Amino acid sequence: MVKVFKLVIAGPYGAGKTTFVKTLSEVVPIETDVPAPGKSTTVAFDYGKIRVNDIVVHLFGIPGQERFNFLWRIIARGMHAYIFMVDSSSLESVKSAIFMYNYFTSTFPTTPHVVAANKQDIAKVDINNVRMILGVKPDIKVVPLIAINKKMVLETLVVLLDEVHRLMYGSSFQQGNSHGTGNEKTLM
Ligand SMILES: Nc1nc2c(ncn2[C@@H]2O[C@H](COP(=O)(O)OP(=O)(O)O)[C@@H](O)[C@H]2O)c(=O)[nH]1
Ligand SMILES: [Mg+2]
Repeated sequence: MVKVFKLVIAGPYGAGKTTFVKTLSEVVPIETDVPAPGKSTTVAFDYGKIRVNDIVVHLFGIPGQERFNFLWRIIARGMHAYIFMVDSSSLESVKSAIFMYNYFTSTFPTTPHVVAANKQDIAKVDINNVRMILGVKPDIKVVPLIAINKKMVLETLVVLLDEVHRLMYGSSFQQGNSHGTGNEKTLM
């Protein structure tokens, strides 16, 4: 039986959410980026899809800017879990995530999540500091990520699905079937 899983990618502007969805998606992702000073910004959401064994994961990247925060709750509605992404290449970027992290953890206190410390290729803030700055609880994982690296993106997804499985069934996935890189596990 195919199971459907709604995964939201949260995090502030520039964290790497659109990149994450693009790297992971097996279908051509829907993007709603418009030009912004020096780069681009997501104005509605990113959408992508990936199948992991018998689970179809629908990915929704939220728009990071606070002026779009009326959309956060709409996009997050019905999600099974979320990845909270930060740009660890500067202290300022990590600090810019505090407001949204507090929003997500207080609005969805029982929804499983992991924090992804993105841009590890150019990281200036280490994982422990990301944890400290955001006030991530000890039982929540903070994982290193390079969103342009497919293997790391898949690993982040597997860590999250593993977390969901642990919370639901009290155990991890079994090691086994692979999706393609040899690092995936049999899920749920
Ligand atoms: N060096 C590096 N750049 C990244 C990484 N992930 C994303 N980027 C870049 O960071 C910028 C913002 O990424 P984007 O996905 O648009 O962020 P969003 O605002 O969260 O959707 C883009 O120029 C990306 O190419 C990464 O892991 N390493
Ligand atoms: Mg974006």
